[in-house]
Amino acid sequence: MTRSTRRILGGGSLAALVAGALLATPAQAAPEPLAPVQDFLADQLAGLAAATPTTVLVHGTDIAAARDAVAATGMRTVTEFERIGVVVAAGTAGQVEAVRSQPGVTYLEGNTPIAFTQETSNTATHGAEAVATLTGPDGSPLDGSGVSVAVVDSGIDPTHPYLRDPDGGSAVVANLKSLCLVEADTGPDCVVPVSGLVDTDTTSGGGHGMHVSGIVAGRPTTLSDGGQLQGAAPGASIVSVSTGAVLLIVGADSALNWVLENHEAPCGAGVSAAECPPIKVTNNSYGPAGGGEFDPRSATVKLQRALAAEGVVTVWAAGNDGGDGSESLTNPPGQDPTGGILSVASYSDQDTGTRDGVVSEYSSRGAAADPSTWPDLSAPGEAITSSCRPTMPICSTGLDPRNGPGLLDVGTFNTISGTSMAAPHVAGIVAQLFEAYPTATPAEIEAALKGTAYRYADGAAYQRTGGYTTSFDKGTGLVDVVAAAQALRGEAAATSSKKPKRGR
Ligand SMILES: [Ca+2]
Ligand SMILES: [Ca+2]
Repeated sequence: MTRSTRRILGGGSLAALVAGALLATPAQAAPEPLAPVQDFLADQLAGLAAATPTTVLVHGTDIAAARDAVAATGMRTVTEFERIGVVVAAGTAGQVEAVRSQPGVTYLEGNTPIAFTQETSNTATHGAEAVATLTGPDGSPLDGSGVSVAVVDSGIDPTHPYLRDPDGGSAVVANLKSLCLVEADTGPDCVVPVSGLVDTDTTSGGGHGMHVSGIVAGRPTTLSDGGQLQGAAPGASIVSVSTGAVLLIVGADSALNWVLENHEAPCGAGVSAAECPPIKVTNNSYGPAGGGEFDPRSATVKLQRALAAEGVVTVWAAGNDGGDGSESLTNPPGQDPTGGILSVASYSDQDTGTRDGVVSEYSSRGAAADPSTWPDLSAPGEAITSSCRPTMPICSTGLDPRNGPGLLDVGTFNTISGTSMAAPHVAGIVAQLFEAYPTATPAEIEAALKGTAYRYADGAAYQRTGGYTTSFDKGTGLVDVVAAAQALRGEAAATSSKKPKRGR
């Protein structure tokens, strides 16, 4: 905070006002202490014309306090994150300044721009081996069945052949679109279901969500050239939440807020878990370019902590900003030390199919001096083949358009790279682990994955810190589904053998 306060001191008069308030200490006791302002928002307000409204996340001690503050200052409500006490509102710089002194207002956050971290993998992760050799409690292959993965991304075409079940149905059990900020006055329920046939992935960033979703849960598919593909969890269900055309944090936060409110029954209370499984993990392949400072007061972090407390894991792409360890370039919310929040670096097997490849050059490094910024683990992210549409911009940047499985399926697959492609491998693997151990906590899932990751040799040396042997570029190493499942089995056995003793 102080660092950026100095930065904005050079700005206009409002910036000076904001900066002065930020520097105030409790000892200087104003009657109503001014709520702190996020760095990004303070910079934005400094450059804003007086009458121009901007979007602000008003954090309150609870939702009533945030609502009262927004009403008292005449700001317009865009949406609400009720469970974490946040109202998203539009207001002028004057209104934002006024809301700071309203009772119960704890923090003001801006609508930070984000980008999708864009720029055979299941062998390296042991994912294919897990599906082939391990089973869930019902004796079926360990393929993520009975678990939904929420993919917060550009959207999806639910009819894509990679997501088609053998019975003709789709892996996509719920297809949602965030209209928050797109249409005026959408109200609190701005994340809305759309038809299961609607392609939500048609906007300017289109294609990203389609590729990511296929990596999570692509069904076993034979391409026209004979190539065989499947996603990390080829039996998992997908809940797609499209964040729309404009990539701003409120769109993504709205999606996470929807998951918080609906993870137990993502298709509604009337639809059974067998038909529409609970969401146990979210995939988030987006973030601010160039990383940034971890902000525990942000809505994103409050939402993912609330999700972890309710048994839902959050997976983040570490980012595509590379680096050398001299500073942190990793995705800020992925740095959350809360158990069950995973930051994923990109591994490349260099087309060798082995586990002794390299950490991708583009994969964001943490600061060598600050282990809290290091990724948790690595997963394959380089040259990953998954579902595409040839008309989609991201798909047309791919290396290698491929066709199939049907004769008319042209350009249905393509090969692209990024930590965006690494994170969904881990999201699918988390679904597999929850299929095997439905009562595992998010923290136990994270511990099992990090405790069993394969320490490939490339890059920075591993160090013992925070209970793990890890590194600033690739985290604890390459994810290993089979080993993680075994670790959780050991954990489950130890817990059940302890139970009789507790009963004495
Ligand atoms: Ca299964
Ligand atoms: Ca973590």
